[in-house]
Amino acid sequence: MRSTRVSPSIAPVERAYLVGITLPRVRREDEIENLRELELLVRTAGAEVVGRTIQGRTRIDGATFIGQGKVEELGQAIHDNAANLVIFDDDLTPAQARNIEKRLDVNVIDRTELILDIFARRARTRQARIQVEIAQLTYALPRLRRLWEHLSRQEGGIGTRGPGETQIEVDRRRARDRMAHLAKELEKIHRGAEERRKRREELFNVTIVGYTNAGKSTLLNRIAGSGVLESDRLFSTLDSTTRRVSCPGGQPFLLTDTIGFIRKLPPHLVASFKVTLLDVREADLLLHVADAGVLRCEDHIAVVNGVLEEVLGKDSRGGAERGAAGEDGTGDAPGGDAPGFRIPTILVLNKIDLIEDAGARKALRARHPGAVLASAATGEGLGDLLAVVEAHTGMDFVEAEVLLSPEDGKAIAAVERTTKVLSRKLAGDRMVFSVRIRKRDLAILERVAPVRLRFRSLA
Ligand SMILES: Nc1nc2c(ncn2[C@@H]2O[C@H](COP(=O)(O)OP(=O)(O)OP(=O)(O)O)[C@@H](O)[C@H]2O)c(=O)[nH]1
Ligand SMILES: [Mg+2]
Repeated sequence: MRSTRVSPSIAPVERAYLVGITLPRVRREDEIENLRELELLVRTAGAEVVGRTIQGRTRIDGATFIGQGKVEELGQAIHDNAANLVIFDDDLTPAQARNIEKRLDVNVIDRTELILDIFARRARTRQARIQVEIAQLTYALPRLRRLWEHLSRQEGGIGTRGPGETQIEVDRRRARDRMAHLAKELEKIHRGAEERRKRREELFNVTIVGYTNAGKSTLLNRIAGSGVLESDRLFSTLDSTTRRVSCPGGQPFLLTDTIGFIRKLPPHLVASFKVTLLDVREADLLLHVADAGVLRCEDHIAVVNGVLEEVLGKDSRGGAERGAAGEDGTGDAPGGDAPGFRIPTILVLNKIDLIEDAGARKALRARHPGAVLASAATGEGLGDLLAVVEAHTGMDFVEAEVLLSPEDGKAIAAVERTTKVLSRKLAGDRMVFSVRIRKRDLAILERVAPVRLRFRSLA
């Protein structure tokens, strides 16, 4: 029996030809940059790029994406460059990929497949492997017929005819069974993670997020002196690593490095990396690391913000810059932010060592007023960064008064569970609890009783 598992479609010797398209409102320079990124992805996957083309189109062709005539041209280019793989920067429908493949007789994949391939290669832990496989199967299900055609062609003889409908149905069922099994496995791992998480709850959790290759792992290594793999390839990190670190003032916190994001990150991947992305959802503070040295730094920041919104839910995140000290830092207005619904975020403009020009640095600062300019490589700016983190750890707790009925045992239990009770007194028929509570737990409390926040004493 053949396996329904999708094997990485790129072998090390593959010679890839890249295809991008520009629709009327897409700028050509943007697509050039997109193809440059695609090339990085291809190299990360171990293939060689032998040529590229950008097609200007007024609309997408339903059958072949780029249109019949362009497919013919592409055929010639593939022949001239001895390419054996065509990679589209945009996602193809299964039918489009099938049609183009039939014409060109080489393997045709799209950006999503490429990213899935890279993830499959990079996955080291059981959790990452399961997450990638679920994403691959989700992607493959509607394409099973196409994969079968691949297989039959590779094995020769049978031509391009797919297997009978029955076989595909059997395969679909097997793929679904496998997905259900993997989901259960993941659930088990998830429960283990839950345990670890409980243990971590005591400390302030800072999570590093950012575009792939921005320098997230380098930053963790630099701050925590750990040995997480840093490389100039994309998606070096698929699993989270957490280290305990101390602020200059001695306040300890946990620093977690996570998976990088990218433009058009396949939605199946975001969905299946939920467990890994828990580190993002449960952070007290996010460090959004961006590579200040790349041309499209702002675009990358926007992409990461978009993925964060997807992961956290809209309105859950403090603006990348609003969260930085100075603005958010001084405005610790009780009740102002709904805790638990947003995560303060500090934008870290990394690789600042690459920007020597004082004018360029000034412009960066002006564009991102709340950001910290830093270099994980040289250590520049990391003192400032830690000071900002320290200010946030201090703001993590608030004092509040909770009003309860003395008979409401459930609410009292919730107060005792989530807060440090400073005092209790009776006021009329109500109990007034003065408590110290982590901001993010306020929402839990608000669900059981009215909460009145107290300004912290300035004395
Ligand atoms: N010049 C310079 N290079 C840096 C700096 N920080 C990281 N790098 C380099 O950038 C590349 C990517 O660094 P990583 O730390 O692996 O990036 P990452 O964000 O963890 O990437 P993924 O895990 O792949 O998403 C490596 O070659 C680093 O040496 C910096 O401050 N300055
Ligand atoms: Mg990394």
